[in-house]
Formats: sequence, C-alpha cells, structure tokens
Amino acid sequence: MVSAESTTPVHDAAAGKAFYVTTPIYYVSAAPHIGNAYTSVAGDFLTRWHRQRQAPVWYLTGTDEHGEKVLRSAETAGKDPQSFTDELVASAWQPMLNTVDIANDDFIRTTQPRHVERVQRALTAFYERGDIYLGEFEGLYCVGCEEFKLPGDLEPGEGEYEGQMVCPMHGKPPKSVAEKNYFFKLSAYVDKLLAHYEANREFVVPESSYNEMVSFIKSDLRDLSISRTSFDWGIPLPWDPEHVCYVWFEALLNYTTAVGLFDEPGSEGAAKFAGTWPADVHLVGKDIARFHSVTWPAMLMSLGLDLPKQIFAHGWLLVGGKKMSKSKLTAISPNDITDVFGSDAYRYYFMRAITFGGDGSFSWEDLGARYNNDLANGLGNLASRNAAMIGKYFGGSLPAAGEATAAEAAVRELAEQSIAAAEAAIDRVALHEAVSSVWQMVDRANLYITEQAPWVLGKQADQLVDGSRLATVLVTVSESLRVIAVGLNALMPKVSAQLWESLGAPAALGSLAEQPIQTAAAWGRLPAGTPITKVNLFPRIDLAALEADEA
Ligand code: ME8
Repeated sequence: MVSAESTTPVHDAAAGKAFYVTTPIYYVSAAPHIGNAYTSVAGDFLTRWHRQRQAPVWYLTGTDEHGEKVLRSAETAGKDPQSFTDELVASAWQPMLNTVDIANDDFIRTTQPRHVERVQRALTAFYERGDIYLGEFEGLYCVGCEEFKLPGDLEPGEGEYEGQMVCPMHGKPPKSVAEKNYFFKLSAYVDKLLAHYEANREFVVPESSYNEMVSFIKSDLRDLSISRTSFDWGIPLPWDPEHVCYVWFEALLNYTTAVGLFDEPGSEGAAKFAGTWPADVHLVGKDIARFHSVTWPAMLMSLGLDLPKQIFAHGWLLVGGKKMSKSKLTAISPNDITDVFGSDAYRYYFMRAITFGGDGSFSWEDLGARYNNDLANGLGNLASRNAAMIGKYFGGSLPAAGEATAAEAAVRELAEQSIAAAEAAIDRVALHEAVSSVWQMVDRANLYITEQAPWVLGKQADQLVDGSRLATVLVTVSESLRVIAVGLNALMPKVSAQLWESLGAPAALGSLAEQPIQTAAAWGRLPAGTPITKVNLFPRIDLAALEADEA
C-alpha cells in the first residue's frame, strides 16, 4: 500500500529534461489483458498529468519479443517467431493502446534494429569492463517467468503436478537446465546497491517492495546467467555469436536503447539520451520488481550510467484471489470492458477503485455500480443539469455572477485544496488518491446544487438576470466544472474534452491541453456570455439488461 503521508517528491523537473516514464515491455506470447493495460493506463494517467503541468514528458512502452516463452508460443501457433510477433503486435498490442487511449511517445520492440544494435554495444561494454565471464550452470528454469528458480521459490503442485514442486506463478514444474553460459557479475554490486538503497529511500516504492529488495540483495545474491545456446531466438553476443542474450538481460536495456544509448556524441540519439535519462519512474508489476530493482541498477552501475529515480511496483489484478494471467486463461481483454463502458470509464475504474501499489479484484458489478453512481449520476448529471438550467433560464449563455456568499467561498476553497492534494498525490504516484482528490469537487458541486436549489430560484422572474443569486449559483457550478475538466483531463481525456467544449471554454480560454493544472483552481475564468451547450457525458447503462444479455 502507498503510504498516505506526504513525502518529498522525487520528481523534480530539472531544466530541460523530460519527465520520463516507462511501462514494462510486455511479452508477445498472447494478446494483452487488463493486467497489462493496467500498467499502461497508470503510466498514461501519470504522464498526461505531468503534461498538464506544461512540463516536457517522455512516455515509453513496448513489447518484449525474444526468448523461449515467445519462441514456444510461435511454434505452437505454427509460425516463425518474427512473423508471429509482427502479427500479434500489429493486431493486438498496438491496438490495445487505442482501446484504452494511451498517448505514448514511443513504442519499442526488442526485434527492432535500434534495440538490437544498442544492446550489442552495451554487451560489449559489460564484457570489456570485465563484468561478464564464461561459466557452467545447472538449475531449474521456469519458461513462463523466463527465470531460474531456487528451491525456496517453489511450492507443492496440484492436480497433474501433485507430488512435484511448481512455480507459484505458472503452476508448472520448472525444467532442469545444464548449460555453459556467460554470467554477469551481479554479486560484485551488492555493496553499491545497498548503499544506493540506503541513500535513496524512495528508490523502490511501495515501502514493502523496498524492504523485500533490501533483504533479497543481502541474501546471497548470485551472478546472473545471461546467455543461452539451446535456441537462437535472441540477440547474438558480439564476441561469441553461438550464444544469444538472455531475454531479461536485453529487455531491461530497452529503457535506454529506446532513447539513444551510447550513440555518437553530437548525434540526435545522444541529445535524446541527455534529455530523458535517467528515467523518473519505471512502472512495473510487483512480479518483476526484482529484475528492475536489483539486476537493472547493477547493470547501469556497470555501464557507468545514472540509475532511474524510482521503481514503482504496483499490485496485481486478481481473479479468484490469484494473479490474473494469460497462461492461466483468466485473462480478460480490455475491449470486453471498453465496448460497453468506453475508455474513460475504464480508466476511471481501474485508477479509482484500486489503491495504486496494492492488489485489487476486478468485478463487473463494482464497475457497473461505479459507472452509474460516480460517472452517470455524479459527474454526468452535474454537467447536464448545469447546461440545461443555463439553457432554460439564460438562453444558453453564461450570466454574470453576483456577490459571492460563504457557500461560494467554500466551493472555491475546496477547488484549490483538491487540486493541491491531487498534485501532491501525483508526486507520490498515489494515483488513486489523485483521482479521489479531484472527485471531491464533483461531490461538493453536487451538494452545492442541492443546497442552493437553483430550480426554485428559477421560478422567480427577478432572478433571470445578470448578478442575481441564480446567476451566481450557475456560474459557481460552471466554474467548478471548468476546474474539474482540467483536473480530469489526464484521467478521462475524451469526456474532459466534451465537458470543456460544452462550457464554451475552447473559444474563451484556449485548448484544454494548454491549461496549467497548477493554476486550474484560479476562479472566475469563464467570461459572462460564454455559450454553454447541452452534454451527456455518461449515458446511463442498464446493468440489468446487460446481465440478461450475458445469461
Ligand atoms: O514480465 N495485474 O512481461 P509480461 C496487474 N516481458 N498487472 C499485471 C497483471 C495483473 N494480473 N498481469 C500482468 C514481462 N501485469 C516482461 C517484462 S520489462 C523489461 C520486461 C502487468 O507480459 C504488470 O505490469 O509478463 C506486469 O509487471 C507486466 O504486465 C508483465 O508483463
């Protein structure tokens, strides 16, 4: 769980350097599911928020295409691995980004020449530095995890694997492997890693992950086998091309190969590298926190590069109490949800309903209830009632407000507080908290409407003029909606744009993208006379009918 206390933000916008966020590069062994999309949406929300600060941002995602797991999936599909990954990336992985509305700046595939070439440069650098040696290895390998396992990592199997020890994640026994491999001297970095952890308490978040990593580093860290000879679907080692690079060892490098690792000084790639690296946040699921928090920093130390500022290990989406996964056939496709609820509701649900950093169970019932309560009744109704009343009482044109009372001052104050709280939450990557902070405005504006009952005021002829109490109330609601549109743009870009449009804001204030979040709560921005048009942000969904359809 992410601690609720405020801590020092680790993300300072150093002059000129982009706020650089990454997701894991996903295995192209099957189509994406909502677990993969979860990390992508989180990264998108985070980076869109930073863009709303008018700060330079770089958001990288992509696909991990080499290694035994992908090779076996291609073989099962009866295809060569390159065509298999080409087809799956084009038909499923890239479209997933549209499905959940991801505004990534780059998409790296590990089969691209830019990755392969730069990985080979990095491999040569490790080798020349003396951090790679040839050795013999015998161990238990889980292809699902693409990882050697220690006996203590395994648990007793069930069903067909009763009596055998299996990988807890994939439920299958790992295979026994004996190979002559090259090794990376991970064990040589124990002291340096511990010193870095000690000096950077927020290097790995949440704290539970930080503690787990520290004990892992202290517990007999072994050198890492980084090459394979039993198959050739990978990047050949430059000094011994009989070996291909271990998939994790090259995959981790993607965060740097995508931004110009070791490009010639003065080149475009070198400038990109200087403008992005080190990454500000590597977002990962806790299943792969060790690779990112132990192996990756040691690799960077070996290469003489700066370490990322933070690794954020979020929790799992669970199905039946277990991690949802492709291999267990518990995967739900993002399309299944967005086809019914749309991408904005999808993003809202996952970022609001699950504490970012903890585990969460997805449920259609919970999603449906939140859609109707929070989105259709809460925000949708607020916007449509406001537009309808301005239409009815003021001919669709925003009136001029009269004198503010304590009720308006309270709404305005809350707007300032909730934007400030959301800003602080974003700096801690407490994404769920950022959403609930903005949402306080939606709840407060609904309460204010109920208390002020503008429909009662509207029955009096003397209220239908500029400066009246009715005018003040509707301007206050419109201003709240304006702040809400800016505050929600990172989370729900489509709906926020519709809301912005309905408030006549593009003509009066410019595009939504160029509204700085820091000053969004400054009051009184919408000028009198602005046309306010009808809007239906979240059409109600008949959940009972949906269930009947499913049955
Ligand atoms: O591990 N809940 O790729 P992968 C939440 N290629 N997030 C989930 C999830 C779940 N049930 N299931 C998957 C790999 N994820 C490597 C990464 S990076 C250099 C290489 C998300 O396809 C989560 O981010 O198995 C997890 O870490 C990632 O997908 C694993 O994706």
